[in-house]
Amino acid sequence: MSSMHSSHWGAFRARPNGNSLIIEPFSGDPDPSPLLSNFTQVLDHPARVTQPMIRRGWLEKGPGADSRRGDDEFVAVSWDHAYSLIAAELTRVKNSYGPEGVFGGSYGWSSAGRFHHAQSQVHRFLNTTLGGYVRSVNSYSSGSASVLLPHIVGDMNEIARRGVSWQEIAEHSDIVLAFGGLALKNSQVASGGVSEHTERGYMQQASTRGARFVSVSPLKSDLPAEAQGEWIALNPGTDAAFILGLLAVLIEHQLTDEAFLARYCVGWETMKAYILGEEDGVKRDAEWAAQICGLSADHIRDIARSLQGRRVLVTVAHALQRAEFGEQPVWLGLVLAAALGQPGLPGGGYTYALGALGHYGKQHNLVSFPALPQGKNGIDRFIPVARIVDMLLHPGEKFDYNGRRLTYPDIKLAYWAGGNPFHHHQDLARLRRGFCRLDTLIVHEIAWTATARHADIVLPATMTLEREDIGGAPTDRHLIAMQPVAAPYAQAKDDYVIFTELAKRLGGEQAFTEGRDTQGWLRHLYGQMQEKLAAHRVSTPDFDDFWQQGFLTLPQLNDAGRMINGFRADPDAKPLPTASGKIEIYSATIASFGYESCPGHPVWREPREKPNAEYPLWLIANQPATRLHSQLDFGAYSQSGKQNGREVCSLNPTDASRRGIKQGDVIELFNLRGHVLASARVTTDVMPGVIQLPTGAWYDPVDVHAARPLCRHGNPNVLTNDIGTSSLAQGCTGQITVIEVRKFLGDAPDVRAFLPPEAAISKPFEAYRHV
Ligand SMILES: Nc1nc2c(c(=O)[nH]1)N[C@H]1C(S)=C(S)[C@@H](COP(=O)(O)OP(=O)(O)OC[C@H]3O[C@@H](n4cnc5c(=O)[nH]c(N)nc54)[C@H](O)[C@@H]3O)O[C@H]1N2
Ligand SMILES: Nc1nc2c(c(=O)[nH]1)N[C@H]1C(S)=C(S)[C@@H](COP(=O)(O)OP(=O)(O)OC[C@H]3O[C@@H](n4cnc5c(=O)[nH]c(N)nc54)[C@H](O)[C@@H]3O)O[C@H]1N2
Ligand SMILES: [Mo]
Repeated sequence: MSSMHSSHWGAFRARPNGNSLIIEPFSGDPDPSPLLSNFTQVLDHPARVTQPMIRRGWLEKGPGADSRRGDDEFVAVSWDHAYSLIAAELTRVKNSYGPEGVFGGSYGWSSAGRFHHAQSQVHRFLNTTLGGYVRSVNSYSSGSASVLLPHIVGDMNEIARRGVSWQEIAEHSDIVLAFGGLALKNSQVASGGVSEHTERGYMQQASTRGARFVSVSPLKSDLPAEAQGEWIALNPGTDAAFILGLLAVLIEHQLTDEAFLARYCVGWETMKAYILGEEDGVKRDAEWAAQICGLSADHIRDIARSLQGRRVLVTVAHALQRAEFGEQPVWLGLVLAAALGQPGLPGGGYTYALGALGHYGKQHNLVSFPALPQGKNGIDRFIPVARIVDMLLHPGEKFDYNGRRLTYPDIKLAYWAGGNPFHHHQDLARLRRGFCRLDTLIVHEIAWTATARHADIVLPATMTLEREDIGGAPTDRHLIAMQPVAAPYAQAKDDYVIFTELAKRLGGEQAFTEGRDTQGWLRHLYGQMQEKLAAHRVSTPDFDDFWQQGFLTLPQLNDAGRMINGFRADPDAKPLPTASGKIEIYSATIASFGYESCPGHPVWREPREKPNAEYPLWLIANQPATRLHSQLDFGAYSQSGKQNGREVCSLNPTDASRRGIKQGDVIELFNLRGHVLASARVTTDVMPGVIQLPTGAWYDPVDVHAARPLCRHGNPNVLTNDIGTSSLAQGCTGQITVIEVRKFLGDAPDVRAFLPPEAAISKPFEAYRHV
């Protein structure tokens, strides 16, 4: 018997085969993701957490700052013992500091099921039992774009999900100018699941029709073969200068659509003055741009001229804004599309992060599946998500954010479920210093990630395959019944069950559960969706039929509701949801904040860190092709991408030979923040001066206490810089950083990332699993 199930990278059927699983992709998926094979051998992997564990130092000394975090023994305890310790600690912190002492942001992707979405579970738990928590806003994905875009054109998600669609591109676009490319490795993923992978097909269709895909990126692999496109290799972090150069050429040759700019935009004259050097005496022309971005001035001119008179779509990947001053290329991409007069034309204009996720450029469902209600947070204190370590190290300090001056709260306890800060955050040695200042860190995990290893209390969570749930996304027409594939591993429990038990001890059980168990919630949420559909006169099978069938096909909206392309075709031209109702090339609101790092119109700003004599290479730390973030890094597909267990890092033959590095060598990437070992792949797919190491290899330091730690496994966040994008958005800047690399001489230490901590090995337990 096989079970229907879903993941962020696709729907599938699974059935047991001895100790492993046989995974068959959902029959309706035209291009299933290879990431599915990460599920085959993970259920009883030694990296799984088997039972509740308490860090010895915390157990013996009680809550408090402790530099032994990440380097201490764990003591196995019973569930009852763990529950009572946590309930007592939450009560202590609440009574002494209130919800302001608890950080419950719990950023992370967790699994695709909408009910067991761990982050929603934590939030609901903290709201209903403690009265709230300090939260985080925005994401590591689009930290800067999601703050900038509402000022200049509209909501980030609306632009990405309801902007120009893939179907329009296949039918109408002449040129798709993709900053950061359109890598299929990325669009195989979408939160809540993606049952049909269609990007490859659409790109093929468009290019067969004659559309030209142009990928501006340091990596050739950011555009799939199907797009039959061109690769423009640009120095990382210099897209803003490149676009200013393109605009200068358009201005010089009078190729700008002045009528469009006058009617639908504000601020073009100010922008022009900046480009022409009237603002500060610096002329930003093709020659100027060429020196910064590494292309010739003639090449820039040719590219600019080739755009005029064509149906051009400009898209800017999330990656570009995950860097210091990351707001600027996002803004300038929009200005370029506007200067060409393209927004609002079918298959033309501007869209954000097309292809970065499987949600983007897709059709929307008529109604969406309801989320687990999170309850009311009684306090209003937050940080931009990537400022967590600034918060932990500098309580009481003030910081800028989107026109406000805020203060970092003094956090005593952090609660994490469904995320991996030692995957997602930058400068991991600094992150560790931040976590060491807490009184208590509680983590629910399926496996011994570095985050779990740094916790005081680790609770074993079931993984998605071990429980029932419903998978769905607003842009996926299939709602998936996620049927359990295996029984919970060892003593693992669902996050929901854990929180229910804790709520009982804190006197909030009824508020947390509303009297429902998991089945009760699934039926309740499904019923709510049925009601929403019934209001549109759409009838749906009852829950049991849906469950047996395994999936449900939902009605979708047509293109009429799409954002941006409506605003020009519609004679009543609905103004955009910006302050002026127009595209804001100049934003009076942003100008009024007075930020040097993000003024009223887009600019080129030199980043503080750029290649220099000591650290001459740009490191690209992008999304991994073989897994989602750090999830199931011990899975078969992720492991198949490694070399002798180490992550593979790509560099150009010029940079390799200069350092005597050969294919397959163990190399050491380093900078001021630390050292990382990886296995070298020498390839012309990476431009000279650039080295690429994907994110997601589990942090595996030789010595956690080192000021500049050495990771044996290949986690690039040892090296990345922990600063905000600008005073406007304070987004994550982990995508690019500067480093040097050398051949690692001597015996390279073995990777230990997937071995459980000592105590967990030394204390045998009755592992049980019924498949
Ligand atoms: N340098 C650099 N850093 C980056 C990026 C980059 O480009 N460069 N990208 C950033 C981006 S865009 C993102 S979104 C973040 C992603 O960062 P995260 O979302 O934190 O990464 P994941 O690996 O998905 O973490 C999910 C964790 O939840 C656990 N988990 C899975 N299911 C369950 C469950 O049911 N219950 C519980 N309790 N746990 C579960 C998994 O084992 C895993 O450890 O990383 C960011 N970090
Ligand atoms: N397989 C897989 N897919 C994923 C994810 C995953 O973990 N695994 N994560 C998902 C998530 S949460 C998100 S938010 C998205 C992220 O979407 P993105 O952030 O867009 O994805 P990345 O792969 O980090 O970056 C895309 C490409 O941008 C290029 N790039 C980097 N810096 C620059 C630059 O300065 N200029 C230019 N022109 N190009 C640059 C890099 O070559 C990189 O390959 O991906 C999603 N898709
Ligand atoms: Mo993301």
